Amino acid sequence: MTITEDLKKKAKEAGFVSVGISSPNMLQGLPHGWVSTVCNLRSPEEELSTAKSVMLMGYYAWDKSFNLAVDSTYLWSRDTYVPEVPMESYQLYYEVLKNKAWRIVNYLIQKGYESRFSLAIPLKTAAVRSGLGCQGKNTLLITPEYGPRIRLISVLTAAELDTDKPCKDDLCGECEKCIIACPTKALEPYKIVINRCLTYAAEKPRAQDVPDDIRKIEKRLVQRPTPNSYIECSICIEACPIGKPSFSENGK
Ligand code: B12
Ligand code: SF4
Ligand code: SF4
Repeated sequence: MTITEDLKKKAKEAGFVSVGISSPNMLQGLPHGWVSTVCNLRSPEEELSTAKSVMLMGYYAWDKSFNLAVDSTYLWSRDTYVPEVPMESYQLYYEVLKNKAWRIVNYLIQKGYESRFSLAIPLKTAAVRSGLGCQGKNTLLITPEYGPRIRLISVLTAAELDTDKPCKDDLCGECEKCIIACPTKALEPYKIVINRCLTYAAEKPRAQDVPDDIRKIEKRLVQRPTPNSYIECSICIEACPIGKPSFSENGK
């Protein structure tokens, strides 16, 4: 078994349903820098200067509760606010992804290859170049088996691995279900207006660029199990017929 085959097997054993491999060279020209004020996208070389290969791994997030986010934002305006304690923020699926990716990183390090996981490279476009699937009209990565119900993480490594071919398909065809389903009309085919997305609004409760009509919809639709937590919107995922499960993703 080659090291590439071995790693793909290990990734599947860790619980990833899709795995593709590319190289820093294959990932040239992807989105880079700040996406609004949400995330500063970095290149594989910036994340690991010795990287020779980039593994893209998809985890099947089968239940809406994977979208749970908990942060200390609300503590800032409360009597309980303690200045020495830093702002903390966790998303359940990110914690699951990191935990699983760490197993692959650990394995590679034990074999003598410098390696790390990264959530800061542009994961959707990197996944397309690594053959996992294509970008859908909701801008998300769509795989033939699971549609957009995949969450992504990458592992960068100094190991030289066999690469996969980029995906050239368009899986959407004439469908526009995600665009119709989005309650804030944040989507146009393959594009998103970030400050109209409920995830952005929920993540940035003080952002001034969120229009009033979006804040009203946020109050109505974003579920908040506790004052410091919320469930990120995933309506444009649930609407997608590709890979739709027979059970309800809403948990209803
Ligand atoms: C910033 C960000 C956001 C922002 C902005 C969203 C966005 N679409 O950029 C906000 C806060 C709004 C957001 C919301 C959500 N996010 Co988000 N987000 C990210 C993040 C950090 C970067 C995304 C990015 O690269 N944006 C930059 C833009 C430029 O990239 P782009 O969309 O790929 O743009 C390209 C296309 O538009 C393409 N294009 C343009 N025209 C055309 C035409 C055609 C025909 C084609 C094919 C392509 C195309 O070209 C552009 C440049 O290459 C990633 C994590 C990461 N590190 O990648 C997660 C990520 C994309 N988010 C994710 C998820 C799940 C969500 C939400 C569902 C919330 C949730 N429940 O978690 C919503 C979905 C909203 C949506 N429909 O996009 C997942 C998506 C998994 C997947 N299957 O793709 C990611 C990958 C996180 C993860 N670790 O899994 N997110
Ligand atoms: S996450 Fe919700 S608000 Fe954002 S684009 Fe998707 S359906 Fe629209
Ligand atoms: S709902 Fe339809 S248009 Fe949207 S991503 Fe899925 S297949 Fe593409």
